Amino acid sequence: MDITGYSRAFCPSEFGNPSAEDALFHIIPAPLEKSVSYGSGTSQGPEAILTASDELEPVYLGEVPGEAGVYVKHQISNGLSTREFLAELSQSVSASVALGKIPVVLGGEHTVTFGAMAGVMEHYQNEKVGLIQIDAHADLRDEYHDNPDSHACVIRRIHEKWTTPILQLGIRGISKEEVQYREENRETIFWKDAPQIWKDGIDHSLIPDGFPEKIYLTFDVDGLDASLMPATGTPSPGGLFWHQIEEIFSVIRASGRTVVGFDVVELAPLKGFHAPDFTAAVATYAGIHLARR
Ligand SMILES: [Mn+2]
Repeated sequence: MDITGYSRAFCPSEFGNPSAEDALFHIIPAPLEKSVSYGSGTSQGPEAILTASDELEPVYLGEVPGEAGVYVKHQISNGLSTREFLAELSQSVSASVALGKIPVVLGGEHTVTFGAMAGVMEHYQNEKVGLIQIDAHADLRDEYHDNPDSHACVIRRIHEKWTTPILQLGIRGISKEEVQYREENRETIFWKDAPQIWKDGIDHSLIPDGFPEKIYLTFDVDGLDASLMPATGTPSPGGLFWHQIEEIFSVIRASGRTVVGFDVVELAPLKGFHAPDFTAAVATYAGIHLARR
């Protein structure tokens, strides 16, 4: 435990505390909380996930992904402005990618994904990196509450900046403006909304033909059904359950794609109710399982 009062390691009881050099995965705690629109508390998300991680069992789907080594870097200071925060996060992500590591960003509000993508894209100037987004919301607004850096705009900002191909999964809350933006960008934005997933199931056709070989995964925990994930700013019914997440990850894995980084965002822990924190820790471990190479 360090002075912030939480474990600075991922599941240390099972995997100890590997060095930055020895670990394939670099966790970057990113407790940004500036543009919360409903429930608050997402700045406590990274700490809650790391604390809950120590309760994980090491074997996941028959493998021990933690053996690849998971190092926890310094957290980004929540005292910064949003733009400064994203710049620092980008630098940290970029430094890890430069070392051949896989960055794992723990939010914090969804806005952090922009900083993570900025760090990743420094290394893939001439290559497309596809973004797979698990979320209840499209996050494609141009502005929200007059704020272009809102968590409700983050995927739009990424799409505008890098013309990133995007696959949205589990969406069930969307504005007219966002529906129109998706329709206008059908060449690069793909989606399978929650009702479609419930109706059609999940198979290899989930990933569109020609979607990039390299992907960044952003997992907004509100993509999960509200009953499974009440600890988030905008919990929404009609969402995904855990086995659907496993099926999605299994399809991505079977497609042979390389996960160059991922994040788990928008956990806002509820005092005295630790099940959602553990669920987010499992989501992080499932991402490590998916991205291990
Ligand atoms: Mn989101």
